[in-house]
Amino acid sequence: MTIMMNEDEIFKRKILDMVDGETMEWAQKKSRDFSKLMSYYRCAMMEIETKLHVLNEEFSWEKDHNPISSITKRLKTLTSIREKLERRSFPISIPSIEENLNDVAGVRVICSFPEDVYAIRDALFLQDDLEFLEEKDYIKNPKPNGYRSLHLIVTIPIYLAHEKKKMKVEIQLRTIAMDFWASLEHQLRYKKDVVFTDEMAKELSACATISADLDLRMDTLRKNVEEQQMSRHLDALK
Ligand code: 0O2
Repeated sequence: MTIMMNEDEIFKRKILDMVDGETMEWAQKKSRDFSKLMSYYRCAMMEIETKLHVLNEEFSWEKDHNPISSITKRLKTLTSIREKLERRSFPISIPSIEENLNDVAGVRVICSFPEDVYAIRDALFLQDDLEFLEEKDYIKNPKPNGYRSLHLIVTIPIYLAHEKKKMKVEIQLRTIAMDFWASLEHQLRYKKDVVFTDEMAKELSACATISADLDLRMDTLRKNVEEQQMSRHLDALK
């Protein structure tokens, strides 16, 4: 007989598996605390997403194009949270997750052009409820494998019924071309039973260079189009 479990039950089972040796009540409390923390992270991602939608809306009439092509959100899984804490020798506890992990909540913003990435970043930077904890610019300084993206770690307040909580969110901003490369690289790198050779790594890095070149050429095209549009507007005013 197959026993069907919903996601909550599966999650609770996983938490209980993590805490052998402790009492059941203790484990159940931890499970509740963890669910609560994850729900705070979800709220924080919603707040960030709203800010991004507002900026996209404003830019669409101010700059005559939508800088954001798409937004995705993800919460790190319990297994992945645990692995990261263990890898970095941090305690496995709720306070330790909040204190030591920056990317439990992740929002990925796919922009049309590289300039849009920085325009969105600069606009977020001006918002006084956001606190910027860290910035990693893998666009100006790509990773050795060719990965490009702008990573921001921010805190954002969420307003609960009786308290305000500051939650950390990782925002990854990249262009469509950068995202195309990163998604395929991620798929290839995590293929089971495959040894990733130096040749394969070189080819991936070459593809990253092509994708960076594509962004540059599209950006030049965009500038030409905008210049032409501007001069037509000016002509019309004469
Ligand atoms: P997933 O699937 O997104 O959960 P930090 O968190 O700052 O303490 P970390 O984790 O080294 O340290 O941060 P970094 O370098 O900013 O990278 C974090 C995330 O960026 C990764 O999260 C990926 O989403 C993405 N990333 C970084 N390097 C690469 C890369 O070479 N290729 C691809 N495709 N993505 C990359 P996770 O937790 O690894 O994965």
